[in-house]
Amino acid sequence: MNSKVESVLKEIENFKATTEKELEEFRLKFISKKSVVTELFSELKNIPNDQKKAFGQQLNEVKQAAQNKFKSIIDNLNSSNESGSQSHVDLTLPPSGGEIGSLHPLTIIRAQIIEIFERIGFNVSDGPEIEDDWHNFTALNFPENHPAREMQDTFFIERNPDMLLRTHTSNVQARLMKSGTPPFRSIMPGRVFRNEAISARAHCVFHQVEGLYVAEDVSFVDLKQTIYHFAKEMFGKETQIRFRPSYFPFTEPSAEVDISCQICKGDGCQLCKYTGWVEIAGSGMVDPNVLENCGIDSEKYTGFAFGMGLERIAQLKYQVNDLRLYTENDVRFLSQFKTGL
Ligand code: 2NL
Repeated sequence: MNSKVESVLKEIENFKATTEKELEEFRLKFISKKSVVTELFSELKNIPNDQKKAFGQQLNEVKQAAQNKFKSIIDNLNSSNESGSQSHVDLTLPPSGGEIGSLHPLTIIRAQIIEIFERIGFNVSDGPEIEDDWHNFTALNFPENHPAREMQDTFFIERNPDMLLRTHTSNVQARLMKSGTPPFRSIMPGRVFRNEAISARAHCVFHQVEGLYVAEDVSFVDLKQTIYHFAKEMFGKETQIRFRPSYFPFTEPSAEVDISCQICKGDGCQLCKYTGWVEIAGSGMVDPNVLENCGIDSEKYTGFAFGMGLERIAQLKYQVNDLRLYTENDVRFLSQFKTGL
């Protein structure tokens, strides 16, 4: 037998391949177009005519041997992967090359809001998402027949006594106030639920951050300055604010908070509907009834409260114009928020 052919045959026989990488090495060396076997075939033309037939047979042998070996390596690999016991994958090694994900935009916004308020002395409070009627409505001065208490607005879990999914995070304020004596200075981020059809502008699950400051001599001036500070920290130093009179059952007086439009800087655009202002929050002085309901002396203490939607703040910061994007888990949306905190 031709000595070159013989040595290639030996090499094939002795080749040890137990991993995918070695399999690929084998393929490149003995099977592919650039393999040593192909090289041998190209030598056929230099062989004298009377030896061509014998050499050709040897070449076919080598080719067959390479293919048989290749198949058997694959079979071995498959069976050891299946049985697992002979697997050459070391499951204790750390994963390699995984892509680092990103924080959800609402997580980023929530962390920023918490940071801004913590720096001016607010702490963070939490409470249950499944709540009784008293903490969600009655304590907060909602009259017996208020529309928010209707089935079509609130998700009830049980009736008489009523248990429901909280419609705002004010239930946490009620629990906080009941639990001790002022001063209270706290913000309440959390998930809230309303019985709404899902659309670009409404969702049945969304997020709020409410805030509460109850102490002696807290006035509307404190509310204004706190909100002003927040707006400038969140949206930039140039941001203007204005308060519009409004109504909430739990505050008196109440006001809606607008900031100067981020897009047109007040000149008028689609986002602000050509008013130059966009709404970011509701606010007001805590109604004395609410303080009394929660066991706080309304002659001695006053307070302000506010509430804002996280989705709304994120929309203004990131121009997210469809609420459904927040919950659809589309990586094309989520991967745009690589900002660190
Ligand atoms: C809005 C309006 C607001 C409050 C929430 C509050 C809570 C207690 C007492 C008084 Cl316990 N007030 N919360 C006050 C004013 C407005 O939210 O539009 N939120 C998205």
